[in-house]
Formats: sequence, structure tokens, C-alpha cells
Amino acid sequence: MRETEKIWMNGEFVDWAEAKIHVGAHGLHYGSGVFEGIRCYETDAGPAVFRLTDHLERLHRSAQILHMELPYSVEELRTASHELIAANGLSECYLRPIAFYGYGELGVHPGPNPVDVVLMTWPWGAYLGEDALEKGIRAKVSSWKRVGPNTIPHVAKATGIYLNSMLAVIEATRAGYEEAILLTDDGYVADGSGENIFVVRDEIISTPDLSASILQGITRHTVIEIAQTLGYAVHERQLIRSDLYIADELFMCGTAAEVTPVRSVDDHEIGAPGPVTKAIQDVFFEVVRGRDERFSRWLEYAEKTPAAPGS
Ligand code: PPE
Repeated sequence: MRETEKIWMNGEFVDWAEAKIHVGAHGLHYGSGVFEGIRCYETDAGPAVFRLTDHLERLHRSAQILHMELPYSVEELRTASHELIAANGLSECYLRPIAFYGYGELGVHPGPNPVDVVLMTWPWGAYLGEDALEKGIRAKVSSWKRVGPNTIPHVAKATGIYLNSMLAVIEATRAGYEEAILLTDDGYVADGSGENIFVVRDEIISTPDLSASILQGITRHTVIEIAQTLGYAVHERQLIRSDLYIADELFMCGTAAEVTPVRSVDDHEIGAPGPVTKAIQDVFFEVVRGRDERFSRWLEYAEKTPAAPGS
């Protein structure tokens, strides 16, 4: 991770090296936190944070699901995010807001522990490698099942959930693949360790629906809108493992992974990137860099008031 100058911690800008917490923090012991991953892109009009408000609203919803009260509003975090990016002099970066139960009492019940809120920013290149964006990755269906709605609520982007993803990606990479694909307990395709999944067959695009234990990805939503604008039909539906094997094209998406083609699953060659993936990927990169008017409402600039939702 490339260090930058400042980190925003509970309302203060602190030096990167000083942004520390106590080892007794509740969030460290029990994974009791919620977080976000957001990207800021360089555009002709300056750095633009992509769908910042949508991400911060999801952070608030994630906290709500965990009965966690965030001491900062979406508006306050939005301002702090822009200020931090400017303070660190970054034009393109990843932004990581995280909120967790802090230091006070141990014991599973979070009790009176404070909720600490932190924002970090640093330059983060292609998540699965530059090559991946161009040539695609090899994925493996994991033996680990994605957490279900009644184990840990997958709708919350909660820190503890990521043990599930961590086990899956370790398993996949140890076996020589680049990414894992997790299924639900009853065998439907869910998510990658940090991405949503799309399948293309006969020019129809399908992606697991929200009941398949997926994170309700903001990039997923972006991709659906782009695909529909390009004239493709997009179905949110249950997918089974073999849908992956017989796909014409397959890709994963997420804030970190952006739009990454998948070129094989469990050694079934799919070939990547196909024309549909490529078309969506091309528009995606134009959109995030502010070069596509149709989606300019998603770019949030520090100096400009972001467009009101639905405008
Ligand atoms: N599913 C999972 C399990 C997931 O972690 C992410 C984001 C997504 C789907 C896509 O969501 P969205 O970013 O809203 O489009 N994963 C974040 C964390 C990656 C990490 O390694 O940390 C991310 O992409 O920022």
C-alpha cells in the first residue's frame, strides 16, 4: 500500500504513521465494522469521486444492519472525503471509509464502545493486475460458500464478512487461479471474493439477483445501466455453476476490480474479453473519467455541488 500524507480519523486529519488504534479495539477482536471502497478518477474537470454519495449511503445502511450508530452523516463524510483527497494531493486514488467499534470494553456485545470512523486514501492500480483488465483472469469455484442472509447479513459491507472472502481467495490462488467464485449454500452463483459476476450468453447479460447472497454492488448497478444503454437485455436471476462453464463471456466488476474479464472458470475456457464485455468496459472507463455525458451525474467533484439524485 502506498502511503499518503494524511488520514482522517474521527474528525481530525492525522499523519499517516500516527493513525493508530488500541489493540483492545472491539472491531479488531470481533470484526465488528463496516466499510466502503470508492474510487476517485482524474477527469478534465479535476478529480471526481465516482458515486461517492451512493457509497456513503451504503455505509450508513451497513451500519444500521449491525445496530451501529455512525457519528457522522453522509454529508459530513462526503466533505471529509473531498478534503482528504485534496490534502493528500491525489488525483486518482482509492478511498476507504471504515467505521468500527473502538476501544473500551471487550466481550462480544459491543456495549458502550465508541464507534470510530476513519477515511484513508491511497493510489491503487488495477486490483487484479493491468493484464487482467486486458486479457482476463482465471477463476475457480470455491469450496467455501458465501455467507447467507441468516448467517451474516451479506447486504452489509461488514469487515467480519471478509474472512469468508479471504478463505476463498487464498484457496483459489494457492491452486493457481487468480480469483474465487463463491456459491450460495444451495449452489447458486453469488460473488467473487470482492466482485459481482456477470455472464453473457447469446448477447443476453445475466447476473445473480440480490437473493443470491451478493453484495449489492455499486459497480454492478453502473454496469447494468451501461449495458441497458448500449441496448443489451440484463437479467437479474439465479445462475448455476454450469452457466459459468457455457458462457460466451464472463466478467467480474467492483470498485477495486472495475470491469475485469474472466477467461476461464474451473479450467473451462471461455475466452476473453468478448465483444460485449469489451463494449461495457470501454464505456465504463469513459464514464468514470468524466468523458460520457450520459452518466455525468455519478461524478462528484470537490468544488461542484453534485447533481441531485435522479437529475
Ligand atoms: N462483492 C463483494 C464481495 C465485494 O467485496 C465487492 C466490493 C463487490 C461485490 C462490488 O461492490 P462495489 O464496489 O460496490 O461495486 N469489494 C471492495 C473491496 C475490495 C478489497 O479487496 O478490499 C471493492 O471493490 O472496493
